This record gives sequence, structure tokens and C-alpha cells, in this order.
Amino acid sequence: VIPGWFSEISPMWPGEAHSLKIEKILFQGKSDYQDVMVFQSSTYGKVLVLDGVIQLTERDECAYQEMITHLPLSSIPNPTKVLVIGGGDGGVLREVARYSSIEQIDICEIDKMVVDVSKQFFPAVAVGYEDPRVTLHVGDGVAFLKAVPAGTYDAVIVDSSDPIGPAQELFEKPFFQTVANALRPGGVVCTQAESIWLHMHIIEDIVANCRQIFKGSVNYAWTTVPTYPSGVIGFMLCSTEGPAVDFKHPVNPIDANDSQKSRPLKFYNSEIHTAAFCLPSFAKKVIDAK
Ligand code: AAT
Repeated sequence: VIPGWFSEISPMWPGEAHSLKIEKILFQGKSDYQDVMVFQSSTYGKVLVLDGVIQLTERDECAYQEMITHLPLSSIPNPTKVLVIGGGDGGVLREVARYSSIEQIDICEIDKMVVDVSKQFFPAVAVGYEDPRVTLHVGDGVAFLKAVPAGTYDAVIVDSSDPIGPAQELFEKPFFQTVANALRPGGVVCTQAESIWLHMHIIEDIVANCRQIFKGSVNYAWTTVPTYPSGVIGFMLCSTEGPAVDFKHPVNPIDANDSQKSRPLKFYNSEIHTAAFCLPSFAKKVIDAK
């Protein structure tokens, strides 16, 4: 540990730890679920940390939030009802709000402290809560989904932390089953699905489960986020049986139809959307074999 630096140490990425220089610690608290910290870094703006793991930085949050949102929503025509699980910072809400077809945005975040801290320290992220179509439910995403009537949503976005701690069940098969049930025929899910460099064993399991559950398409995509472990993060994108979804060719390109011209996209475009599904050979071999 280097004095004055934050190092991200976890058994999920043994033997390595990305570090950021701390200018100032702005908040430290303990919620019912996790340790919550915010610090000012010298090169990535403010940083939100939960249980010692970086959730977002001001500088690169666009890469993650735009990709986890627009990969699914640009892949279906006219999404109207969307559910976000996790994502208490509000960044995914901000991105969902770009679609003028959307009528209802539900979010279920387990930890109220994440919401409050984000509103206090990350106004350009928490701005997502200002959209009148948003309803916040504070609670466990697993329990919330169990109570959702079948066929309710066009899309479910699972912006979850890593599977150590409160998000563990969000990576398990029964959870994916409840997501499938909550989606309309031809509805889509996009879940945070870890790093091809660090977590092929986790990805393998998720892909195997999703192939059993989702009878439409099942795809893995990835992007770069410099402050996430190994600098990349992936997404599992699936659709339920019904109207076919071809994730690789967006039918509803948000870069052409963004309703929020005053807040332009920073990372996502239709070319990067298609490119996100190209996998390195070592990952392709494992994912295609499942
Ligand atoms: N958009 C920022 C990135 C995140 S945030 C993940 C959120 O999921 C956190 O706010 C956490 O409190 C919430 N969460 C965890 N478990 C649950 C649950 N069971 N139900 C609802 N919300 C939950 C993800 C960062 C990825 C980090 C990669 N290393």
C-alpha cells in the first residue's frame, strides 16, 4: 500500500491492484450493506468506492454507463418500459432518458446511501434521477424481480457490483430466470459481466446459464474502462423468445436519435456498438463453446 494512494485490492483480481493518487477523501461511511467512500483523485476526478472496489470515476464513467445502456436499448425498436437493477448512482438512468420512446424507468438499488452520496458528490451522474419517468425502489433487486408480473419490461439493465457482497445472487441462475420472466417476448437484458482477462470462469457460467434460459439470442460484448480491474469490462446481452434481436446491428441507433442534444454522448456510437461484440480468440473459443 502506497501512502496517499488508493489501491484496489480484492481476491477477485489476486496479485494485482490498480492505484489512484488521492487528493482528498470527501466521504467515508458504512451503510447496512457496504463501506462507502468518495475521494478526489488527481487524474480521474471524483471516485466512488464500495467495499474497497471502484464503482465509477468522473472521467471514465461514460464508457461504462453508455455501453451498458445503449447496447441493449439501441438493439430494440421503441423501448417503453425499462428496469435498472443496482446503478444507484443514477448514471444508467441518465442514459436511458435519452430515448424519447421511453415511458417508464424503474430502478431497484439496494443501498440508499449510494443514491444520497451520488446526489451529493456526482451531480452530473445523479442527474438521471431528475427525469420524471424515473421511480426509485430501495431494496434487493432479487426480491424486486420476483414480484414483477410476467412480461412487464422491454429491457432490464443489471448494473451490479461484483459477486462478492450484496450482488452475489445477481450472477446466479435463478436470478436470470426471474429476469427472463419479467421481460416481454423479444425483450432484452444487459448485465455487468466482468472481465475477459480476469474472470473467464465466471463468464463461462453466466453464458451457460443464459443459453439455457434465454431462447432468443445470447451474446457477450465488452468495452474499455481504465479504472475497472484489468481496464476492461463485459456485458451479457440476451433476448427472450419472440421477435428476433440482432444485437450486433442496432435498429434504434441513439447516436442518430438522441433526445438530449445538450448533453452529448461521450463514448458510445453505432460503430463501437458493433465492434463491442468482436472477441479476442481466447474468449471467443470459451464463449462459443458454451
Ligand atoms: N454505475 C456504477 C457501477 C456499478 S454500481 C453497482 C450498484 O449495485 C451499487 O450501487 C450496489 O449498491 C448495487 N447493488 C449491489 N447488490 C444489489 C442488489 N442485490 N440489489 C440491488 N442493487 C444492488 C457497478 C460497478 C462494477 C464494478 C466492477 N469491478
